[in-house]
Amino acid sequence: MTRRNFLQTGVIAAAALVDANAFWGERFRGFFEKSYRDYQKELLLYNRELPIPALAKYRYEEEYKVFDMHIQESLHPFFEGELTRTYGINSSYLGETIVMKKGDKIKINYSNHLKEPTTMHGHGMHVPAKMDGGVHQVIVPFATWSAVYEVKQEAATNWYHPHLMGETARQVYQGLAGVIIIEDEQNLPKEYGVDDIPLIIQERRFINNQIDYSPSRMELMRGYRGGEMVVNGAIAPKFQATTRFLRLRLLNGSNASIFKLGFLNQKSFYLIGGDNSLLPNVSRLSSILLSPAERAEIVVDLQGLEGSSLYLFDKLSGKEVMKIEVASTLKKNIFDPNHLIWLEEVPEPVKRRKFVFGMRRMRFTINGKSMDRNRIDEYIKLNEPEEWIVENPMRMAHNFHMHATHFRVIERNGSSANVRAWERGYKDTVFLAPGDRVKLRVVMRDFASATDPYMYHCHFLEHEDNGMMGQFVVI
Ligand SMILES: [Cu+2]
Repeated sequence: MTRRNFLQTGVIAAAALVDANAFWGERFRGFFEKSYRDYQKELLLYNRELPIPALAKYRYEEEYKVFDMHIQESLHPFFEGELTRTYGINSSYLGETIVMKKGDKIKINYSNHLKEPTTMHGHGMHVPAKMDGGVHQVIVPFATWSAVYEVKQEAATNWYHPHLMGETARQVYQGLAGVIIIEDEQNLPKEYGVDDIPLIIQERRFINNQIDYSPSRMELMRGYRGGEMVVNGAIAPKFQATTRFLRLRLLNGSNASIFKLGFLNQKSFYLIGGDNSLLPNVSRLSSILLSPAERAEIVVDLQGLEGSSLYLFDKLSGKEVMKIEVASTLKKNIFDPNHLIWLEEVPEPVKRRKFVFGMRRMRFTINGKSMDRNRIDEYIKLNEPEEWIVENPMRMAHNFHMHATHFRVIERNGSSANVRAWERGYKDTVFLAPGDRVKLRVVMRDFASATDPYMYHCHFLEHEDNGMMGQFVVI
């Protein structure tokens, strides 16, 4: 049996496990998990250490921290003894982690060593439109584009990825994405790679050990999903936990996959952060739903699990994501869940806007229009609080992502009680299941330009590439 067949059978076994659990209930859970574990041994999974993206080096030019990021073609070892053609940023797949903190002055030089144009967008970054890396800041081959800004936002886990009109999905799928950490000053685990770990979780399809991005017409509509679960560029890796508290920065880096992440034994964890900020109230959860581009920061308390293993899995597909091997003795580290952040008051809106998803002549639309880079769809006044209603009347899931700043989710389907725990901080991407309607509050701050637009769009990348995007300027 090939490894691929093993994996597919594994998926079926995992699906059976989930069904069986639902049917037999808690009493038999242990039994099914044990037999599944034995099965996993056969699959030879978890024989690879979790890759931790290296921290991007910087130097100072006057008061600016300068990062040099090379966007390049590469070869990456997804499979033992095989090399896969990929794209990466200072890396063979994905990118190095860029760390900054509030008040820093930053210059990121993105140089394009690909044979095609690209862009590099700071997702979640509150920066001037010219520094956004959206569809207008194209980097042609052999050129360098610099994002220069001061960090004027709270601690968060953001990321960077291409945003080239019509090509974003393929370029991200090939490996272009990396994490941006805006550091916090709270009593939280923060030793990068030891107790503070970014997890870029992606589904990737392979044919003959090569990345297979070949969406059919139907898949362009639905979004390109399926294949192996890849974490930081490794299929089913394992991580050796050595501290009592483990902070995981979860990023759904997939093109169109929705994940409901949790641990196989229903172990609960502390939710400490959403997309754009830590959360004012820490909650205990056993699963979390992340659509493409959404982030969540969690802390897992490993006390009592010394010498055993935890399995992170996606409860929607039944597929396992990674294994955490807990050391037999754990080092003490700090986790204080109280008062992580005070969020800004949500001001009363003085203007309302509505964004409705749709489809027209086989292209996706927002408010009946497909993306036109020469058209400004919305003009928004600086410092004027607004209420945005986003509606998904379609029979497929989408999400809504806004550049420039964060928003707050006020209501989901008519009630604030439906706003999920991980949606209660500053956010930039919000999930909309078929029929969903969300109410957001947003204020544009700091940066205005009548000529340089920001984007809003669905972050299912095939939808974005196929028109589900619009532009606004802040005036
Ligand atoms: Cu969509």
